[in-house]
Amino acid sequence: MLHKIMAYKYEDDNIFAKILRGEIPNDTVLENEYALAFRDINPQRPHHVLIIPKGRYVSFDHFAKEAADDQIIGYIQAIGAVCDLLNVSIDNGDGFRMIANSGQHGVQEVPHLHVHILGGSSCGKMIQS
Ligand code: DGP
Repeated sequence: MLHKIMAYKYEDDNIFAKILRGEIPNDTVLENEYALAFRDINPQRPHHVLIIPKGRYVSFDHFAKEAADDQIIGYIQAIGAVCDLLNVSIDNGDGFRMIANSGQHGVQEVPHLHVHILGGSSCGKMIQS
């Protein structure tokens, strides 16, 4: 039986790595030890923020499997804090959509884990048929 050996391969020349290194400017919404959140260059809703971990992770599955507990907690807490900053949390706002495009079928353009937080108007149905 053939076993496919796959490893997550992180490339340091991706655009979000350059943003993290300060080589490209960004419109920061929040930054902490574990994460950076900044506005998407091509916003699809009134609020469109990308949240990236500071570690070298390609995708959410990579992060979930290989990140340390404190990195995972810090990143998820940053996502919650961004929702509060944007006033899209469902306890005091109108909600949001969180998207983590991953790999080829997920149509991920930038190979550094990022979640999109979209809000400020309805995001419509979940996915195109
Ligand atoms: P995805 O398809 O999930 O990989 O989306 C990548 C997003 O990144 C896309 O919505 C556009 C955004 N983006 C690409 N380059 C830049 C950049 O240089 N700055 C910012 N702020 N966003 C970018």
